[in-house]
Amino acid sequence: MEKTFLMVKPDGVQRNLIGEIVSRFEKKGFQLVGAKLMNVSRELAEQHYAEHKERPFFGELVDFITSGPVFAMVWQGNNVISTARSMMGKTNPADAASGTIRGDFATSVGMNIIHGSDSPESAEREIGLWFGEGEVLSYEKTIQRWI
Ligand code: 3AN
Repeated sequence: MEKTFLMVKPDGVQRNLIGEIVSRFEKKGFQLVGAKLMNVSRELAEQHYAEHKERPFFGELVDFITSGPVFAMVWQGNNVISTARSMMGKTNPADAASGTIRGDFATSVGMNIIHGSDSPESAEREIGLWFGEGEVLSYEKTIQRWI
């Protein structure tokens, strides 16, 4: 089953949006298989954003993501990588449609609430970077099978 890495960034945590965001993915029908509230080291932040190393905003990106706790998650489900990206909305909240997380809650491209893996390759890389093997669970819905 496909998995993706999603992270509520420091702005989302401090604006009390963890519950709202988790709720949207739960209601959609995805399964939470890993989660932790954590502070991010500069080393981890630099590895995570390695593809943006040459961009002018790289320093700001690392400063921001290390500025306060983030809520890191692994979600599982059919087409979860691309569907989660649609639910997040465009990178620049000014272009993000209403009804998406960024469209509903953000105004700035730097502080845009949430990160989500953009491909199967980045999902695999990011899950491996942020979570140890024992931290990503596998469990059946034993109560009711309706999704
Ligand atoms: P996404 O998070 O939608 O995958 P990326 O991977 O292009 O977007 O960018 C990573 C992060 O870098 C974004 N979430 C955003 O916070 C930041 N970012 C992207 N473009 C800019 C920019 N022009 N100025 C400042 N920050 C930016």
